[in-house]
Amino acid sequence: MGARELTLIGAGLAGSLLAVLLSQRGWKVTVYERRGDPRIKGYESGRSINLALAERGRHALRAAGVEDAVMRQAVMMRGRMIHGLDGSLQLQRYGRDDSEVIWSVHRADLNITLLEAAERAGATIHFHRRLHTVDFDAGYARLIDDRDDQPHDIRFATLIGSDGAGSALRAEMVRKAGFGERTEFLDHSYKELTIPPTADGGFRIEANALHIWPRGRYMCIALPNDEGTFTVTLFLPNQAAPGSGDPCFASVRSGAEVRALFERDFADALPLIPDLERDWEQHPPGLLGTLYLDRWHLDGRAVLLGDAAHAMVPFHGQGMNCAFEDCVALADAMDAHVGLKDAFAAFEARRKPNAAAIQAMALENYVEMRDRVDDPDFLLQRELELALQQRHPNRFVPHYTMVTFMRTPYAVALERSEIQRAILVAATRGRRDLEGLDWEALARTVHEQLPVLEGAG
Ligand code: FAD
Ligand code: 8R5
Repeated sequence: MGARELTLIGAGLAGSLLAVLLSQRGWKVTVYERRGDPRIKGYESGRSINLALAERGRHALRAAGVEDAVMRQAVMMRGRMIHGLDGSLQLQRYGRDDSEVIWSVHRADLNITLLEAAERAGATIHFHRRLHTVDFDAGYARLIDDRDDQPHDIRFATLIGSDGAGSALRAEMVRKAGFGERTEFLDHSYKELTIPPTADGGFRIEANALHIWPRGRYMCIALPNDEGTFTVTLFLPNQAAPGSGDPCFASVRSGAEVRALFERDFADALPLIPDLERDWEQHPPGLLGTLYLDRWHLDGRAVLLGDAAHAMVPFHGQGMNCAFEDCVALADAMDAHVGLKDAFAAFEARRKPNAAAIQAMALENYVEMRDRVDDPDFLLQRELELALQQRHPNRFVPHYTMVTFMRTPYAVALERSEIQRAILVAATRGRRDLEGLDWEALARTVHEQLPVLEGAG
C-alpha cells in the first residue's frame, strides 16, 4: 500500500461525492458498496424516491463540478402548499423570491451522476461488497458479496465510513472503542405512496411546491418528480395517544383502513393515489430516529460522516444536505492538516456541534409542519419575521432561510433562531395583525440581540 490511499465504505450520496472531492485532491480512493451498480438496468426498484436539495448541498455539488448536471433534472419547490381539511389550498413561500427555493431531485439519478464523476476523477468503485468486520490493529477488513455469501478480505490504511444510518463501520468502531452510541427513535413512522402523472404526462397537482397536509399530530407530504409523479409520504404515530382516536400504524393495517383514513383526513389526495391499498400493503413502515455519538473517529485509522455519524429525522429535509456539507468539511480538514489523525479530529470538532443543531431543528420542524403551518399565531409570526427581515436584512434572517438558503453553521442558525423566536412571540402576543407595532422598539431589540450575520443581506 502506498501513501495517500483511502478506503471508503458506502457509495451512497456522501460516499460518492466524497470520492470525487478526495480524488480531485490527489488521493487514491477505493470505494466498497454493498449494493449492485445502479447504472445496470433493472437494478432499481422502479419507485421514484426524491429528495429536497438546498444551498448547502448545491454548494458541495458545485465543488465537485456536478451542480449543473444535477440541476438539469431538478424540480423547483417555491414553498409549502398547505392542504386544509376542507380542501383549501394556500402557498406559503419559503423565501423572498425564486432565488430562495428548494429543489426536488431523484435519489437514483443523483447517485449515478456522483458515481460517474467519482470514476472520472480517478476513484475505483467495487459493488456487491458489504463491509462485515474490521481488524483495526492489523489493518484488515472483511467484505461479503451478498449474491454468493463469499468473503473478500482487503488491507487498508484508513477507512472512511459513508455507509449510512445502519453503518457497519460504526458498529466495528463502537465494538472497539465504545463511542457512547445511542439512537432515539421517534414514536412515529412513515409510508411512501405515489401520485402518477395525468394521461398526457402532466402533474396532477401544483408541480412547483412541497405539498403538506397538516393534521395536528400527523401529516402527509408530497414532493414532485420530473416525470410528472409525486412521492407522497404519510407520517403517523406508531401508537395513538390513549383516548385521542388518532390514526396510527397499530390501528391502520389493511388497505380498507387506509382508504377510510384518507376519506376522512386527506380527501383531496385520495383520488390522486390509485394504488393506495397496494402501496400501503407492499412496503413496511419506515423508522425515524436520531443517532448520537460521542466520537466520530478512531485516531487516523477511521472516521464517520453523513448518516453513519449523525442520522436525523427527515423533517428539515437536511440529511443529505448536511452529509454533503460534511464531505466538503472533511476534504478541507484533510487539506489543512498533514496527519489524518489531526484532520479527523478537526473535522469532528467543527461538524459535531453543527450536526447536533440540525438534528434538534429537524425534530422541531415536525411540529411546525404538522401542527403550526395553518395556525393564525404562526402566520402572524411569519409575517413579522418577513417584515423584520426587510427592515434588518443583515441581522434578522428567518430561521428557514439560514438553514436552507445559506451556509451559516447550523449551530449559529439554531442560536439565532431561538433569539428571533422569542422576539416574534413577544411582539405578536395577543395580536391579530401588525397594526401599530412599535417598530422603533423592535429595531432596538434587534440591534441589541442580533449581531450582523455574515453572508446575509
Ligand atoms: P446513504 O445515502 O444512505 O448511503 C449509504 C451507502 O452505504 C448506501 O449506498 C448503502 O448501500 C451503503 N452501505 C450500507 N451498509 C454498507 C456496508 N456494510 N458495506 C458497504 N456499503 C454499505 N435528505 C435531504 O437532505 N433532503 C430530503 O428531502 C431527504 N429525503 C429523504 C427521503 C427518504 C425516503 C430518506 C430515507 C431519506 C431522506 N433524506 C433527505 C436523508 C438522506 O437520504 C440521507 O441523509 C443521505 O442519503 C445520507 O447520505 P449517506 O451517504 O450518509 O447515506
Ligand atoms: N425523508 C423535506 C422539508 C422541509 C419542508 C418545510 C420535510 C421522507 C423519509 Cl418530512 C420532510 C422536508 O419545512 O416546509 N424539506 O424537505 C423532506 C421531507 O421528507 C423526506 C421526503 C423524507 C425521509 C421520508
